[in-house]
Amino acid sequence: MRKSLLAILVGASLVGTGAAQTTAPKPPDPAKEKRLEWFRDAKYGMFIHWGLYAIPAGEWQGRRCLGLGEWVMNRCQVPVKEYEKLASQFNPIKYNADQWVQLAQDAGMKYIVITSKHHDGFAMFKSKVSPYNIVDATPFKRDALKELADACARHNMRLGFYYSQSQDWHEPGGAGNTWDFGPDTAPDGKTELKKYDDYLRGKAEPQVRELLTGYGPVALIWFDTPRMMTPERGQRFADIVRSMQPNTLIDGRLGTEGDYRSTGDNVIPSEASAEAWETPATTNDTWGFRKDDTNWKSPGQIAFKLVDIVSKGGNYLLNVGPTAEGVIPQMAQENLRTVGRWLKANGEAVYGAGASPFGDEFGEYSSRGAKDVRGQKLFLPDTEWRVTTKPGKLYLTFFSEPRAPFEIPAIKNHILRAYRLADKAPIELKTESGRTTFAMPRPMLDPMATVVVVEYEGDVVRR
Ligand code: FHN
Repeated sequence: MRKSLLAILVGASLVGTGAAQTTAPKPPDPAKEKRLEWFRDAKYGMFIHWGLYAIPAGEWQGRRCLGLGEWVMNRCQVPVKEYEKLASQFNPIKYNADQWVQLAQDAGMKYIVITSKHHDGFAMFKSKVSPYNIVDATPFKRDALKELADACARHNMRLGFYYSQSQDWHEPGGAGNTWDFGPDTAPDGKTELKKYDDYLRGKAEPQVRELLTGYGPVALIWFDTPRMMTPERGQRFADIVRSMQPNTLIDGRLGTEGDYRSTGDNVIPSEASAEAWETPATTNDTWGFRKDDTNWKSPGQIAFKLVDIVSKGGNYLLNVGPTAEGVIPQMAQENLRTVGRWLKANGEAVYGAGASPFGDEFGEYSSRGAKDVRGQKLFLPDTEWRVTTKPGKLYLTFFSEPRAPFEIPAIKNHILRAYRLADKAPIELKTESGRTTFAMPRPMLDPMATVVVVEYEGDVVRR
């Protein structure tokens, strides 16, 4: 049976098993824990990648640009002077911020994070710092972020802003645009060849200030790709955020310590962790809209990833990429709403729920010593069921019919009862020689995912 040190440590902090810790834990920071309270409960958010790149949608002048939709300028090496012209065509007349927020609510998402400026350097908000923005440079002339912030306030939805602090392909001092402005660094990889601090102080830092000024309470700033970000530069952004809106969270990609850990894109760790963390993920294969990307994740896949993440203590930030007209692709809408309906009946197992006190159900490392693409030990995930927790309750979410009888992992607490979460139908338990089992009523109530609540004596699991 696999039980990693990390899982044991997590178990120790979550369920009080008293397992010894070998490394000194960081002392808790009460202010940070307070800021994180809503985030830890929310579990599920909507990421929105929207910008000028939605117009070419993965193609430049009839040529397919492979890769992510929002990287089209980079992938097809479009010169600034050419790419800039997109602004004069950007007129998303179907954009309706209330509808987007309503979709997030129907989907059961508890916060929204939208790109305020992606690597292409174009601000989706009115900026006094640079005229390269949605109000001053497009026929649309509306501040899309202000409209979204107002709609979020009306719907009681938290709103955060993605801001690409390092890469800015529009500016000579920003990182990343090698085709117009040459390499960022000399061949030694260290000596900087661009006036990076001029760009940071002249555009990025003041724009982050603007975002923290004109849009009400900002739930979080989602920094990204911290190229050239020394700890000192990162700290300048952190200081801006902390001094202007002390409750605003900072993600894990600033370049200095943020409030929580961001995993790699679409990466779900194989184990639970007690620190706050978030997986940013796509609903298809791109973030920004691409007309040729129809590889949609099914509602069942999305529901599994959500519960898998929650059972490991994390948050799922799931992306949609609206079109240049301002429409969130229909398939994404449908799939998200299907998961939202499931959450209406089963959300108790997700929102505010803690990580699994077990861990064996996640899967195991290859016993043959196989390695994954990154050269790490290959993890072979099991996907049949996951466990989330609240005081006195285990939520067992089954994604396929379990073998009958199903054995509840051994706990020392007295087990009181079990029932299906969605309809509260009681489930008969059998206890023999310390093993408690049940047979899942067939067919499973919801073939996508059925939750069984197991109530036990006490608040925390003792193993
Ligand atoms: O380069 C970006 C990418 O376009 C997208 O915004 C993702 C979202 O996590 N972040 C970067 C790649 O990790």
